[in-house]
Amino acid sequence: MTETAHTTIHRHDYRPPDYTVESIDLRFELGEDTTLVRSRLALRAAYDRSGGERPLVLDGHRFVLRSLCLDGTPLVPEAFQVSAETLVVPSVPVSFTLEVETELRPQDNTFLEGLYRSNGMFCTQCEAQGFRSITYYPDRPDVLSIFTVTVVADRERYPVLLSNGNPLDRGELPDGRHFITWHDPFRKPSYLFALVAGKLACIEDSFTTCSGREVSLRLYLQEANRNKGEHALRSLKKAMRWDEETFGREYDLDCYMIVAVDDFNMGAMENKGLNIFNSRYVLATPETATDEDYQAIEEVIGHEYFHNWSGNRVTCRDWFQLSLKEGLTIFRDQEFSADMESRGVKRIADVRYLRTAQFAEDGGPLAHPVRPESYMEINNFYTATVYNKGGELIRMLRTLLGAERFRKGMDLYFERHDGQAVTIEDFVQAMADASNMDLGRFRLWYSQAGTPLMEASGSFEAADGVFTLTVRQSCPATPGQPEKQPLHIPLVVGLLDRAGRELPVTLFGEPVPGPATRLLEVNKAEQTFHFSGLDSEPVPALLRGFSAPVKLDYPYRHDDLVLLMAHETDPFCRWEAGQQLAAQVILALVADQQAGRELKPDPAFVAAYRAILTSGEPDRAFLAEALTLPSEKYLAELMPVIDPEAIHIARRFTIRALATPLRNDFLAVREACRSTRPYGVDDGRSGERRLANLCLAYLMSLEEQAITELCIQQYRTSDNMTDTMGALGPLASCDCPERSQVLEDFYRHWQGDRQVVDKWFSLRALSDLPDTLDDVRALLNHPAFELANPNRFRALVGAFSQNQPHFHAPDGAGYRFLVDQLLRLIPLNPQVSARLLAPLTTWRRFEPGRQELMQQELRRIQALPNLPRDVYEVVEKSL
Ligand code: 0A1
Ligand code: ZN
Repeated sequence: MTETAHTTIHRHDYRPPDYTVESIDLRFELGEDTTLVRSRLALRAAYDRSGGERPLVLDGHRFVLRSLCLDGTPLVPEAFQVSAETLVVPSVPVSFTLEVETELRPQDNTFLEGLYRSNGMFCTQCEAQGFRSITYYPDRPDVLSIFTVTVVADRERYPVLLSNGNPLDRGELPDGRHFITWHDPFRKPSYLFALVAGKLACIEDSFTTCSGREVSLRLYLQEANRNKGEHALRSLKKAMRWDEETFGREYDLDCYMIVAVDDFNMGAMENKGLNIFNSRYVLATPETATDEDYQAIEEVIGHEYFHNWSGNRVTCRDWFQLSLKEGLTIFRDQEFSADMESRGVKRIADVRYLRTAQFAEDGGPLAHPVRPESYMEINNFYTATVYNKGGELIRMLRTLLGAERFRKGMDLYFERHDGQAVTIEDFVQAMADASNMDLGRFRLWYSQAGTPLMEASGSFEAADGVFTLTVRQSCPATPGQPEKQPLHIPLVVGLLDRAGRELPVTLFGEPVPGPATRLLEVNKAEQTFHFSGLDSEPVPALLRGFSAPVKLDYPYRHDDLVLLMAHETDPFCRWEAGQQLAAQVILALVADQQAGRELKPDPAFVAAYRAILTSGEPDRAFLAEALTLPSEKYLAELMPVIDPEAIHIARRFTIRALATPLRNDFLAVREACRSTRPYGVDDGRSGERRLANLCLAYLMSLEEQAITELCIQQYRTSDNMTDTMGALGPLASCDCPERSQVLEDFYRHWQGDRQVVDKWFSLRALSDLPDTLDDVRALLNHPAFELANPNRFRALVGAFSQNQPHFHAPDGAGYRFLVDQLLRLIPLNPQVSARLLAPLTTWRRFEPGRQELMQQELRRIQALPNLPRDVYEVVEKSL
């Protein structure tokens, strides 16, 4: 922990680079002890020298500088200055070469950025600023260069040597070493550089692009995992085809490589032609991966592939523009998944994530706009706001422009900016130019933080058959932004009559009946819409498709919600009606619990749930969504002061209050959804499995021996991880003698599989049982626990911090536990540590007792000497 310069970088300080890199030749000599990197840069001054000469400033740290030559001549010590994070050469020619030799120790690199080792292999992670820990370089995304990379290593230990682009040359060297030279014909920023070396198995396939070019697809993984890559490769081919068909985007190199690594800070990385993946987003077999895992793999594979255009061919000018590539690519991967699965169910899942993760971020001390104004550590800005809210902004643009004009805008954007590093403003301008639309007010979405609140109300004038919808928008203050302006919000609406039939949405004065779904453009603080031609008071279906990332408040009555649950045509709104009903019921129970009143089931609510459970809804995945109660985290979002204990009790009570009277219905639906046929990955039955397992979870709340036996039987006979986890989830929270046997059996059987062992740790960390924290503490000493492996740390410590009642235990033991573990992780991996601090940063949302305990723990971290920048920024901003 040596880097303690905590300066803030501001978007408005952006200046184009003084020097650009026309080409870079890299040579890596990978060694067990030290690794030597020789870099040869062809540099050129990019500014007007008549105003005076500017120094060459390159980024670099965490390595030993071995030598430095300018135009072939070693630089004398007086000719340059080295500081903690830069190399400065005060005087250089207009055009010159710089040769830099550095020495690294990848085996000691636990930060997992730059060049590091994982499981005996070498790999890299350069986004956002990892390249500067390999060599001196203008490590910023607006410096694009042509990379030629030679990798030298022992042939026995590292038979596979990879970098970006196409192989150019290969050969043998003395001492049992060999080399391969790679050339990437596309100019790229340093964050997209990648290198891999190891003893890896390769599974191959090929793809013929729309113009008939043959692309070789290669997936590299550990020999023991050779049978686990098929789904990833299949997903890749689907993604390649989909991007051609949906966006007209074709792949551009002769080969596309993906490497799975076990030690990885994030999900995956889109390095040009050589994606590096966290192995959890690659490896899958029916026995080891759930349906959800399979879907996540498809989505992440798609995401990284789509970056080839939205991110690589057109990249970001600076890191404030991160959402330019991430928001756009999230939108693209969401659409891809929606086309591969059930569109409505996918939208619901995306909304669920946005409303828990992103809304919480927007309402907390780390709230920032989709295009932030400043940062200390850019790694802290790979957030739900930049990614998921950013994705919602793209979706709103499509809604406002319509699919056709949106596609024209996308084409124009790619055509205009191919090969460039650009800004979010450039993207919006392409959309405005392609559509002739005024997006002036829409742009505020990028600069204003916070979740807008839309308060709507309706009134019906029976005499003239007019329904008036009044919409008021506001947005709470966020750090640095006390006042907000009204936004341009697409509000998609429909109207239902009392029998649940869709009515035409006709605006007052229109001569003919309007469409059943209507886009209203809200762009003032308050607006009124009049709908005419109505015989009776309609029930409005608001925010269809979740057309904007806002909180919508409409005074629905109980029977309005029941009607929408049964008849609304838009899956999101139909689901949302049930969620609102459930939230009302559970929050009323929370109030009862807090007041010490006895909790009582709500018969009308049970009746509404019985109706959906027995509706015979053919989309089983949708039905499962509709029957899932709002999460504890979402319910917390809805409370002015969060009471995690009362929420937990009220929600559990509600589950049991449904399971008791609906016991036989749950059993029957589960039975109808179970299949005697063997599991198949794409067998179209994942919805059935999900619904059956949800029914089982409801039933397990009854704590009935017969049900527990059913659950254990499912565990014993399951031929797939979906049903195994469907049984283990409820069992992990079941206070029964079989629990520990089953969990032990599971571990014994799967101890050789990293992904499954991660699941096992999480199962235990997420248990409801009273001694969960003790169990989690004991697991820190389990031989399979690895502090420095991000997946393992997240599986245990990260999962525990999501266990609402235990993490928020009123005595602060949960908070203390998290910080005790972070104190150990911070020196090893600041980036992952900073992310795992998030649950503590929401302390203002709790009552004074917890507030104090949470702050105390944050202060314990604050008191550390030499706090890494990542952690410093999160702690300082949240206290
Ligand atoms: N760009 C990648 C994710 C990623 C981001 C940051 C990283 O290190 C700080 C690593 C990976 C993506 O969006 O998939
Ligand atoms: Zn991405």
